[in-house]
Amino acid sequence: MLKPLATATRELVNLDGLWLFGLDGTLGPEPWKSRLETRLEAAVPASYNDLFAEQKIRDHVGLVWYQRTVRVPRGWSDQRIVLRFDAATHAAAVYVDDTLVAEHVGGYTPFEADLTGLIAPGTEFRLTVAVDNRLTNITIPPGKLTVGADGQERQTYFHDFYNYAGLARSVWLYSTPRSHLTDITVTTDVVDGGTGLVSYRLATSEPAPASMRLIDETGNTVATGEGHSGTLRVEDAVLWRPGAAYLYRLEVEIHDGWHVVDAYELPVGIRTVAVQGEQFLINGEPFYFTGFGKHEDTAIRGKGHDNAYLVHDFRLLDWTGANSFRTSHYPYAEEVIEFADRHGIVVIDETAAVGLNLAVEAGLTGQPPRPTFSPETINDQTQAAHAQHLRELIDRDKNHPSVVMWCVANEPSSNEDGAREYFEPLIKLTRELDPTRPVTTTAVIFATSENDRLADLVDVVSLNRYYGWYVATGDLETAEKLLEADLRGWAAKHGKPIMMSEYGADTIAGLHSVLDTPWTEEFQAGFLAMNHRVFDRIPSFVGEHVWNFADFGTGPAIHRVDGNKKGIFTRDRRPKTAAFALRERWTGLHGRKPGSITAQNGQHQTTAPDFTQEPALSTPAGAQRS
Ligand code: GCB
Repeated sequence: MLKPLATATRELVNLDGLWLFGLDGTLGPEPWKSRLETRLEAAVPASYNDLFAEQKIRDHVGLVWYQRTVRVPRGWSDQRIVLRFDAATHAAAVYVDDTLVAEHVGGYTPFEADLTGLIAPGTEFRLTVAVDNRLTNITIPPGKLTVGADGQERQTYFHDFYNYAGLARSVWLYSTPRSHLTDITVTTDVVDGGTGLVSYRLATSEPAPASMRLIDETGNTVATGEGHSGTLRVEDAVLWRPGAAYLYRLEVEIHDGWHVVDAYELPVGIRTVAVQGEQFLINGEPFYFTGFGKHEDTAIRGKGHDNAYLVHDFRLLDWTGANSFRTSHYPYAEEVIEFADRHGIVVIDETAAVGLNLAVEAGLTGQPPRPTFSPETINDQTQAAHAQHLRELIDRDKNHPSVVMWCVANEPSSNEDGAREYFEPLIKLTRELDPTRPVTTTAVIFATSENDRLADLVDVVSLNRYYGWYVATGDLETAEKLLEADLRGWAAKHGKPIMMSEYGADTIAGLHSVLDTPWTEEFQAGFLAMNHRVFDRIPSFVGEHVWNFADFGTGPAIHRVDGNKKGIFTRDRRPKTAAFALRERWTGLHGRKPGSITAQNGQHQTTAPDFTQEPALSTPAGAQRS
C-alpha cells in the first residue's frame, strides 16, 4: 500500500484536528446517522484515554465514536477519492454519511476506503468512526475480557504498557487518477564492489506502460528504467549506512501512450543486510546494535504521533550514541520509520504480537498458569490474525532501508507445547513476504537455551533478560554469573548472532544512594555496567538494546508506580544518571566493536558531565578488551 503523497497527479488533504467524540452507549442508537450528540471533542492524532479528566473515559472498554465533516475538493471530479487512516487502535468501522465504507482490525497499520462515486467533489460529508479497544484471545495483541460486579466489561492484557486506543495517527483524504499505481516494491543489492542494484516491481490498477528514474541527492539522474519490473544499475553507488543515510529518489510514472497518468516517488536507500555465521552484516560489514526498546508514549497524547517528540527522541538517540531501536511492541507511525531512513538510524520492526505468553499472566495475577496455545487461548484464529498483521506490516515497511530485521513477536511462550506449531508457519510467511531481511523473536526469561523451541527458526537470537532486577534483585554479583551462564548456553547451542533486546532496571529519577539499592539512579547505571561487562565477554554478541528509552505509561499493577520506570530518560525526556554512562560507553564503542557507529558516524564528543568515574558504574568497553 502506497503512503498518501502529493505528487504531480495526486492531491492530499489532512483531516487531523478536533473531532466530536463520545463513548458508545452515551450517544443513542446508530450514532453515525446524524451529528454525534456530544459536547466532547478529541484531538486527532492522539489516544483518547488521557485527554479528558474522566475515569469513565480512560477505563472505557468497547467502542468509542469520532466524527467530523469533510469537504471533498471540487477539482477532484475525474479522480479516485480515497480515505486513509494511518491507524485506528485496535479495530475500526468507518461510515461516510450513512454508509459503512471500511472495517479494519489491527491497531498499528493503515487502511483505506475508496469513496469514488459515493461523494460528489465539492460537497461535504459526515465522517464517523467507531474505534474498538477490546483485546481478546484472538486479537493481536491478545487480552481477556471479564464482567465486573457492576455488569460492565473489564479488560486485562498480558503486557505492561497501557492499552491506549483511538485515532493516534493521521487521517487523510487524497486523490489519485482513476488509472493509478497501487504498489511499488523495491529491493537493493550491491555487486562488483560498489555497483548498486535497485530492483523494482510495480502494481497498477490497470495495465499501463511505466517508466522511472533514480535521482541522487544532488539531483542527477543516475539510472532509468521501463516496465513493471526490472533492475536499475547504479555505478559507484553511495550506500545507505547506519549513521550516514543516503537516499536516492525513485520517480515512477505510468502513461497512456502520450501523457503521464500517475506519478509517485519513493526514497530508496541502497544497502544490504545479511546474517552470516555469528555476525549481523549491513553492507557486508559487521554491525553492532546500540540503542533501545522504545514505546510510542507521551503524557496526555498517549500513543498519539507527535513530530516534536519524534525530532527530540532522535536527537536523544544520537546524544546517547544509539545507532538503532526496536519498535517494541507494535509498528510505529510511518513518519518514525521515514525519519530513521533519513537519519541513518537502524530499526528492528516488531509486530503487535506482545503477550502471547500466559505464564506472564500467571506471574502478574498470581493465578495458576493456563496453557498459552490451546483452542480456548491462543489458537488458529489468533494465528490467522497474527499472519494478517505480518502482511500489513511488511506491506507498509518493506521499502524502508532503516528496517533491517522483522521481529515476529515479543516474549512468546517459546518453551511451551504448541509454540513451534504456532510460530513456524508465521516465520515462514515472514520470509516469503520478504526474503531480504533477517527474522527474530525476543525470548522471555522462562525460555532457556534448553527448553526454547523457536531459536533454530530465526536468524538472530534476541534475549530479554533482567538479571539483577526480576531475578537476583539487587545482587549484581550473582546476576553477573547467572547472565553469563545463560548467554553462553545460547551461544554454544545455536552458533548464531545474539543480542540483548531488553535489559533494564526501574529507576526513580532523583532517588540516590551510596549503596547498591534498586530503584536508585546509581543502581541503574551499575546494573547496565554489569550487563555490559558480560556482553563484552561473548564473541557472538551483536547488540544491546536497553529497556527502555523513556519511562512509559502502564496499566494498573502493584509493581508499577506511575508507570514503568526503566527509562534512561524520564517520560518527559530528562536524563537519568545512566544516560551519561550509556553515552560514554556507546560513543566510546566506536572503532572498538565492529559496526558500532553512532548516528553521527562516530563524530560524538563526550562533553557530558562525567558522573561515572567509579569503575563499578561504567567501564568503557575498550578497557575490558585490552
Ligand atoms: C519485558 C517486556 C516489556 C516490559 C518489561 C518490564 O520483558 O517485554 O514489555 O515492559 O519486561 O519492564 O517488565
